[in-house]
Amino acid sequence: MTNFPNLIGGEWTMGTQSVPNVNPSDTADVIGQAARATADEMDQAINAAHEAQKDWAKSTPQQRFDVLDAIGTEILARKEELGDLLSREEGKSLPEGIGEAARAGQIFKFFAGEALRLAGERLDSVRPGVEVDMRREPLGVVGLITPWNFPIAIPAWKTAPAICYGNAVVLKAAEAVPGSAWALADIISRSGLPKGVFSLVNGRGSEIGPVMIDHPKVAAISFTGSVQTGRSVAQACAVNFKKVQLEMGGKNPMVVLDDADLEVAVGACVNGAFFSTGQRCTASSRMIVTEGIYDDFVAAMTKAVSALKVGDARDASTQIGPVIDERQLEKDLEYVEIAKAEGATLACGGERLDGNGYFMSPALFTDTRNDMRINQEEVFGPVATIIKAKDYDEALALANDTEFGLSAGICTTSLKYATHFKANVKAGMVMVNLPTAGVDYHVPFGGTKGSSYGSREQGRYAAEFYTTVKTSYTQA
Ligand code: UN1
Repeated sequence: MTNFPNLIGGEWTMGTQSVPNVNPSDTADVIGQAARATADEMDQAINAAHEAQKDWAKSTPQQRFDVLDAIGTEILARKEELGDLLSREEGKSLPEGIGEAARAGQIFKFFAGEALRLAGERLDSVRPGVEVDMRREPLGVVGLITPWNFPIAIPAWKTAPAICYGNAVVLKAAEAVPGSAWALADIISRSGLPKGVFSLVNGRGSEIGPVMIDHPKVAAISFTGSVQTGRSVAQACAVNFKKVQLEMGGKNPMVVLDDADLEVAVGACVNGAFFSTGQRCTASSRMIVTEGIYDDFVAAMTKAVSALKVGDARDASTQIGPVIDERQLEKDLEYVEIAKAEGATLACGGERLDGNGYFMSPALFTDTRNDMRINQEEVFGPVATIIKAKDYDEALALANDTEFGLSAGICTTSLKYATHFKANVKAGMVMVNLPTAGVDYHVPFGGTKGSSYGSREQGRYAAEFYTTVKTSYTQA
């Protein structure tokens, strides 16, 4: 059995309490024991980060490049092993786990390059003989709170830019997936990054989360998780004028028009709705399909979804792994009952499956209306619906009729509709003939309305969040 300690101010510690890390594909498989930090330990990590950041803020672009590049190189070299650990503790299929580990490595490589490219601006003043320059400076200590569904990619896409722009990091990863966060911390601890610049403080959110969020030495919080927790994080940050960035839920529409290539549409919808067991905030949970293609689409989707192989995440034949835990599985099954009670037709799936893990057959509903709870509330599981629309205009209106606005997709062969949809759908990301989920690592990520708050993550836009701008005036 492995221990997954915390890294507090450069020291590894199991602390006084720990929790088992259980494999959702096989609950008899206890992967290890994970340290559960106390409020005091969180405080220690923040104080150490505050001290260490002072020197890190003065580090050269070359030093930052070297550290980030070393982290990326090791992650990429070990992506199979890291992907296996990830799939074992989170339950996404092995190819998805390895793909996610690779993505984490590429994120560090990207920000290694960005460390060399951080530019300011210089303008002539409106006053004669004066010049003005603007430069980006670090914020200080940044608190990162990450969810269980991307156990290495999300910690990577918050940590890499934070370090790149001269901040210190205290990461609190989700308790369900301590192994991947520990593996990342282990790699970071050997990268040449000075002690204390990065700390991993895993523990109970309710106990250590408020210490991080309320701490006067934490300048900013980047959070990915539920709307409910996001709201309380934002409220707490506002009181202390703390910078905050939230990535929360989605109820992402995928519009399928009469002129779509049926095979492309079904491929995008199966992947978008059900891969990673539907546990993505970018999942295509509402398929909005126009009348002319509706019957063919429903028949082809039902066939494709029924054929998906559910099983142990690390089994080579598995396409859909388990749900993360018992509580989430119960929630998913409850939504299946809610949808049935609302009058939706269950085309396939929606049942708990035998096995030692949290397995469920992917549920596809037809004959749904957009105002049903199943189409308004995020399930975060392998449950998706089909809504019939008269034409493109109605489909677009339904797509926008939601409190969320993360990602939106359209399957069409028409340039006219694709162009109109990109301009008029209310979402932070738009996909044409592609799943709503599965994003690149070098471009901005984030949404509108109830899905996101604050500036974008990833790509060059990450600098908006992880830096503050200083404007200097000089008279020669
Ligand atoms: C993706 O779809 O590739 O929690 C990423 C989530 C998102 C990440 C999705 N923050 O599901």
